[in-house]
Amino acid sequence: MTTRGFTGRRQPPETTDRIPPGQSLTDDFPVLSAGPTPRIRTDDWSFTLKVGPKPVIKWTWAEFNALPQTKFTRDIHCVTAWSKLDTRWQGVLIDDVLAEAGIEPPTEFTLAHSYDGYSTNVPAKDLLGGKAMIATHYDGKPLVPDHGGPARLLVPHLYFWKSAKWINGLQFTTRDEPGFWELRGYHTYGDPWREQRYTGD
Ligand SMILES: Nc1nc2c(c(=O)[nH]1)N[C@H]1C(S)=C(S)[C@@H](COP(=O)(O)O)O[C@H]1N2
Ligand SMILES: [Mo]
Repeated sequence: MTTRGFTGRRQPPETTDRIPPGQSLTDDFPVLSAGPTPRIRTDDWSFTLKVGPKPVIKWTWAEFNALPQTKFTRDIHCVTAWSKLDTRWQGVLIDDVLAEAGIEPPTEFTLAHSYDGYSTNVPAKDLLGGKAMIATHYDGKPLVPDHGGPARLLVPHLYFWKSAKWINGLQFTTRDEPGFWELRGYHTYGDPWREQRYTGD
């Protein structure tokens, strides 16, 4: 049994069913960043996979783009209460990143790291099984800097702050270590369907 949610506009039920509690649909793509947009030339870009403090492998832009490419279409949900349906992405699945590195997830937790000093924690299992990618394209075009280009993490089933823009590394950690927003009161996990916006939700 479902009730039509009030989204400010009349939506077909199959669409309202895709909007988590407390969210409203947007057709725009808002930009939300804690600081200024860093401009990273692809010649200077690299991505490092680490286990604890130890680097396992580091890819240049050319090497990274030679990894298997995947396209997916997903709904995204920002903690500031907007949701956007059917966003189209292309990039490298985290499954493929690990396969290319020749490792199985060595710990249960990860931290994504970015060029602007941002970080966010995501359980390893939430990055696997086709659930997450390092996205290099949005809507058929190279990802623009404001949305995280050259490359961002995309974990669409969690609130969008988990999708670290300008990513340059993924680190497996032994403990669940809070990242930038998690240290500032955001929920450690961030499931939009359980409205896990803030610590204690
Ligand atoms: N590196 C980095 N990644 C980030 C952020 C940031 O400030 N720095 N903001 C996060 C937040 S709070 C949100 S809602 C989304 C916004 O992504 P968008 O600007 O593409 O909409 O990026 C997330 N990833
Ligand atoms: Mo956000």
